Amino acid sequence: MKQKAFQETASFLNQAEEEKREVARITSDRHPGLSINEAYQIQGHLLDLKRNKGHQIVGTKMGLTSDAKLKQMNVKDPIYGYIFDYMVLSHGEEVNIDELIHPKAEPEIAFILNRDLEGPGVTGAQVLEATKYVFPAIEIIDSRYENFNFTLPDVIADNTSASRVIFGSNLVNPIDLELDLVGVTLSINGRIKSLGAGAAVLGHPAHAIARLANMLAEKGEKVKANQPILSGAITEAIMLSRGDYVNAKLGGIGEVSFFVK
Ligand code: OOG
Ligand code: MG
Repeated sequence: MKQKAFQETASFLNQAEEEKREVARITSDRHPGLSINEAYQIQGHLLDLKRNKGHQIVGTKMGLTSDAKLKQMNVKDPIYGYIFDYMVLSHGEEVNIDELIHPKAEPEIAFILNRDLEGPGVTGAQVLEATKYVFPAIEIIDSRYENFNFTLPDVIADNTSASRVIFGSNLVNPIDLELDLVGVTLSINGRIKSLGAGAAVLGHPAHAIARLANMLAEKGEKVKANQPILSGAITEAIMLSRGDYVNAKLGGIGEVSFFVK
């Protein structure tokens, strides 16, 4: 019974994404009292639906790992979601705003691991030891909910607002860096809109990947090797408009940009 309703909700959210329109929060009418666990079940149905349409998961993402984001979105805990093939763009590409609802951009440090990590009990030190590369990323989040207004179960069910991600091409071995001390700026049309440092993400971005491994362990999954993993936005997210040129610089890692058309 419940799973049937959850499937319908997943389809409702996917349709909102496909039709590029905002919808009411699912906890305000469909599922008041939805638990975090149940929200991940809806997310699971959403992933199945996308896979059935021929899309493939190419990576994972942590979200709400910095105080800047927790405050901006008025929620309390980190969450995770999945990156699909159709979401990924490269440095310098154009993002078509007509494909999106009310997109925002946020700068992130992306990881690639050289081996799978299985929780519980994974530590930041183990993540660093297993990290092949880090590289610059800008995530475009596009909540399917009206005015980007949601509770934790809402945003989890909505695959954590995942929409697009632009990856930079510099692959850097983190041995040469202190990721907590990496300075980060996000500029639009040459003006800095937000800034921060790696330490904004749970004290060190590797902690976000460890947290992901430990959260995934609860459903018997691992963090996979050789797939991009987003550690979560370092600063608050900035609203995008047509014509914007968006650039993120990450000290010692590199930069990544895209255009909004
Ligand atoms: C939820 C997704 C948050 C991040 O990096 O913090 C996220 C949202 O803010 O809409 O991806
Ligand atoms: Mg993000």
